[in-house]
Amino acid sequence: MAERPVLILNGPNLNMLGVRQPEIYGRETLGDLEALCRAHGASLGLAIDFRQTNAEGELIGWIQAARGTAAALIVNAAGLTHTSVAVMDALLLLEVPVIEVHLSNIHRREPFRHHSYVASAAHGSICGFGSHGYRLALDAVNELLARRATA
Ligand code: CA2
Repeated sequence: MAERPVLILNGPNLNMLGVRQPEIYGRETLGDLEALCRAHGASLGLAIDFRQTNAEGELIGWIQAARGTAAALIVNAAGLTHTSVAVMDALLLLEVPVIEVHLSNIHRREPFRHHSYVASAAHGSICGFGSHGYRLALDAVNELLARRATA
């Protein structure tokens, strides 16, 4: 296992997964997503720190604290993706790999979801693959960390 965990942060309302709008977000709960990430992380030798918050300030605090404590960051900022310059500014302070993930394909949805502040601060973005997107994000982190180790 890597010494530092991969921090996986989830923003507002993602605690409601599996409760409403399954046609958009699927039937899995946030707990199911966490279990998927822990299982896939273990198969890659990555420790996982998985969190969700409904508060922008708390999300920013966690991003700031990732400096020097996390090996990489995977973030689904939910609605804050499309509104928060402050979340983007916090992400820009990080030196570790940052991967943006969304369950839905934000580019096939309402125009206001097409712009992501998070994308401008991320190494890459994954959207539209449901919970599998978190697995893909962990694969991307694994690849980026391996490249850094040999650079
Ligand atoms: O597709 C994603 O992962 C999103 O980040 C989800 C956000 C949305 O604002 C983004 O545009 C795309 C919404 C999260 C709210 O999740 C809910 C889940 C179940 C029921 C209601 C909301």
